[in-house]
Amino acid sequence: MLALARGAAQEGLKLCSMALEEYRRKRDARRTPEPVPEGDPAPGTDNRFVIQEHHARRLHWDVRLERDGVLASWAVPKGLPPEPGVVRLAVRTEDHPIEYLKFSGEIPAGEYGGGSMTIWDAGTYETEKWNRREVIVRMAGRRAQGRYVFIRTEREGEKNSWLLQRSDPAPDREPLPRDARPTVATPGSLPVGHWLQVGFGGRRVIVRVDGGRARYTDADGGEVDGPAGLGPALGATPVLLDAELLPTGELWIGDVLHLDGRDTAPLPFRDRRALLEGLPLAGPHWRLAPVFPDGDDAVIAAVREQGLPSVVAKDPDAPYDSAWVEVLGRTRPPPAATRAKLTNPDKVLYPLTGTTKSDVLAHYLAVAEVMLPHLADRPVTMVRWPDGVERSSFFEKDVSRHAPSWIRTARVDTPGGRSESADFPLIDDVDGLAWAANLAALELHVPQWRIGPRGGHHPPDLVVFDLDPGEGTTVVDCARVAERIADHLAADGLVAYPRTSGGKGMQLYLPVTVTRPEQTSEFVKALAEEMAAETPRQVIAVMNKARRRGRVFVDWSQNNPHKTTIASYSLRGRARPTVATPVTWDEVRAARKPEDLTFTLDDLPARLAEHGDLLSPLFTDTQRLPRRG
Ligand SMILES: [Mn+2]
Repeated sequence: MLALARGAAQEGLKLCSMALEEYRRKRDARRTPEPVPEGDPAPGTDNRFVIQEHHARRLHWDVRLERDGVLASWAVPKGLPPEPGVVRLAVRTEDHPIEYLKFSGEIPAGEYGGGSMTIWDAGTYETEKWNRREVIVRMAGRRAQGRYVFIRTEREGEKNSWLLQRSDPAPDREPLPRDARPTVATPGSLPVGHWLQVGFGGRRVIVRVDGGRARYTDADGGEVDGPAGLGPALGATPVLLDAELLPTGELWIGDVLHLDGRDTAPLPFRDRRALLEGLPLAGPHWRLAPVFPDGDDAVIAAVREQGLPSVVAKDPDAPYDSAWVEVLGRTRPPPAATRAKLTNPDKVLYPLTGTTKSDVLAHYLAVAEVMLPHLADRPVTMVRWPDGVERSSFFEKDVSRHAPSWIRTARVDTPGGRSESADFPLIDDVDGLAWAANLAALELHVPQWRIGPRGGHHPPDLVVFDLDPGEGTTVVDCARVAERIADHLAADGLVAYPRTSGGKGMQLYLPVTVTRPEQTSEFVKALAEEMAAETPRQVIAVMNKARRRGRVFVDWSQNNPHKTTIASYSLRGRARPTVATPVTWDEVRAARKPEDLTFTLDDLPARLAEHGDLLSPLFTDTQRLPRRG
């Protein structure tokens, strides 16, 4: 009797090791972090399961049930069906070793199953039926709970293809609606007590995310293309979103109609907004539309100033299907599709944050409206990182060899350069920004003067105080010096506007008119020397590395017409995608640690929605420089 049982067990074991053979054959234990056990599997309790979310070439969920000492596995492209009536494809894959119950990790690209794998759920299950054609189990996990039926399809040539259904009612779950239409806002005046949501003038769409796939439909129910990454980002959470889709492919999400088995449309807007804010909805091409709970005319004025087309007023206590009011409706021609082609969009340019070239493009498109006026008519020096910020970079001024014909260029003298002059690019539209992004020109630098209508050089129209923290000091020390500069300038009736450099320091800008080009350098140099004389332990006005330690260098030489400074809203080629970001004087005064004055590309949309372009006075507030020193 005992011998017979042992024989049967050995037979079982032999089958199992054959099954793991395929598992081992597909993997190289030296290259994958996955468990690749050497020995034969031992029979276990046959009641454990794991479901892994696998971001491989295509997102899928791997359902693995412990059976005869191994994990019988199915790859389910859309995950477990949430409720009865939903039938999902499940592809039987090779048996996995028991050790895989606990596996999560990054399988290197190029290896079998390359991509990240996380444990979506794990727990125990009971077997109700298990044969070659049908498997019925009751799962008792945290997320996977219920009776699931796997049925093998009989179709010829598809021996691994199974169908997966949930057979018991899912408690308290409502199915994701098949079709929904966006609530339309009607023009009107601002109602009292409403919340204001910024509108971007895009096409209204409903986004249906189910099983990690996003489907976009317009107001008529017609299918449209939207960003593909949103589905995988939301994973297994079924959701119905209301959003605006811009011609650039950017998606601004404004409302939620259904979330994870729950109809959210009847909830008041304040609750729907709170649910939205709890979802992972900040991606390279999608973000939450900014909302101002205490919206008033000032918000509307700020939105108008930024050139954004509309504001939608929503009653915070009303359901989704209620009267929305479009407060201002100024139409703006949609930006033309960009002429610049994006090559290698998935190339990672910032390895630390995983920021790709298409993320860089998305940043430049998002800031285009506020950035382009700061670039207009200024010859651009690009700094390019073709292989990302951890590899080498190079400066590029002359683009005559490769710039497309629609990029305007300007010939500018380059004393001390390889040649006497160079054809610098002028970036005056979205296409130009997209072209630069495609060259991995993360940094765009500009001088303090503009090119004239016939290629002549105007005298400087900006004064820059470039505050460079010496060793042992930070941007916080620069902020303190900036406040003092502001006090000195105020004594002369002048106002300067602050900005972070996106690197270690910061700058102050003053819009001016001058008659001689040297005037701006002279002015800043005189003030820097005055401050260095007042507080020699804090401020230095000469370019001397050794003496800079512990002090802030006021680099007046940046006003030299041959010098450039980083353009406002430009990224920096540093470990993180930091941005040269205009700030308020309140932020400068409140800064106590470097992070207070550090912003990355993720921070910009919300800042722009709140402040617009804080440096827009540079175009209107021109001041006359008094004589100093
Ligand atoms: Mn897989």
